[in-house]
Amino acid sequence: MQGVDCPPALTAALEESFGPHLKSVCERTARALAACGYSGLLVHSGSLVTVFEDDRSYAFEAHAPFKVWAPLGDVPDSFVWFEPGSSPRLLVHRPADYWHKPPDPPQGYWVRHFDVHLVGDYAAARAALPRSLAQAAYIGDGFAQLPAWGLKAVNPPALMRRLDYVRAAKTPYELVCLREANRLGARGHLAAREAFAGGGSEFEIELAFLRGCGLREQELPYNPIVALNAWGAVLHYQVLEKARPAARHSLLIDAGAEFAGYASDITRTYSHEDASFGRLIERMDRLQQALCAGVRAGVDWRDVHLRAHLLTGEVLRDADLISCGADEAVATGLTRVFLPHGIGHLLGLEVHDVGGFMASAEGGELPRPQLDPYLRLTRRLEERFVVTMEPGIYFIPQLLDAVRAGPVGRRINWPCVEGFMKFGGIRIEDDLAVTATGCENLTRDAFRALGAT
Ligand SMILES: [Mn+2]
Repeated sequence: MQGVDCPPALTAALEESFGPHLKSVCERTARALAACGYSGLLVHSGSLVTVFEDDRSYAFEAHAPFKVWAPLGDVPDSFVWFEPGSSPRLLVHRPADYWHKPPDPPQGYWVRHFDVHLVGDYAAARAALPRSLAQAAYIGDGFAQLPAWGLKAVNPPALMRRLDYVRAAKTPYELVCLREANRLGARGHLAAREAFAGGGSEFEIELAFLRGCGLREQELPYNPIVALNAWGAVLHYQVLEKARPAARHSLLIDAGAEFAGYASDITRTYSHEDASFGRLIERMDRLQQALCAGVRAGVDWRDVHLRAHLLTGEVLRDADLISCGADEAVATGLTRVFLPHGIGHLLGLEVHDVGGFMASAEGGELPRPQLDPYLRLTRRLEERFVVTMEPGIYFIPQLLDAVRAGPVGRRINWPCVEGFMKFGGIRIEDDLAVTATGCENLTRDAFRALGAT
């Protein structure tokens, strides 16, 4: 799962940090097992899913609770077995198969920390596990033989919750991986920007992104959003139009790379030769940087989200898109017409990582603000949390039409809005690692290291 080039400094950093990472995963798992009354944990990587009436399978993605142990994203039907006090055992499924290439025996910076077994099928996997699993918990998809293995519990919520909760704060090893995911993502973005400047279609821009990252599509953490012109207003626009549009106005690209199972999530917006849209992008970039500057341990993410609305109101006012002040724009719901999504989310093994609403490892939920059902994070930030910061403003016909005739619509400068419709919208998104006094901007650092902004 390493990129095409793995710089020596990266290899050294991975070598050095993986052992302590695994130790920390073992310790937190041991605590969670003790608290929930289990003697051991068996984690499944997942199984291939076959297409209906065919013998082909969908692209495989290992489950995050498996990938937190080992950077193996491409080994279906494999297991990690952990019993406190012993080295974790890794059972890699390596079938005798002449239709497909079986996985190579694992190698790399992390392998020596495991007791590795290559197993040809489920029976061999079971034989490599302790005779009794009656006090152990299992996490993963079910499979036909599982009931006969006699585990105490399958996906027990209290145990999973404890393990998910602690995934928000990353180990130093995980930060190494997330930095590299950002480096690969930034390379992809620079290639995509060039393809846009050259007049490429959405599809051509995505191909440039993949080539820049050195990854195939199924290795990405999510399907890239590559939206030319007004399509930028579709928040999760999924089409990759192959034809070049008749006129080129703007590009909104939300695309990330993956390294060792860890995701980056990066968005940039570009104007093609339109000064007024270019200025609006610059304003949004300054707004995004102001929000990043307010990130540090102890901050309640809901406050960051509310501040984003206030700052968005100011940008809308300054750009003459609305006729009222920022406070009034927030109070009347006007900013939510232009910014109808959350300001950011946890990031890690999954692009929208788990545990965003958990009040504690034991239980309880932290509610979302009433007006913001799409906010994905309500926790107070802690050191080594990794979050995205992704403000935006969009010209979404459906949302604008809904307020056009009412009191909110009277505060909108319609001719100005109509002039921006062809650009779709703006989103600028970076990945931030929270520290005691501020944050490390993984994305801007990655662009800077490549000599770009
Ligand atoms: Mn995001």
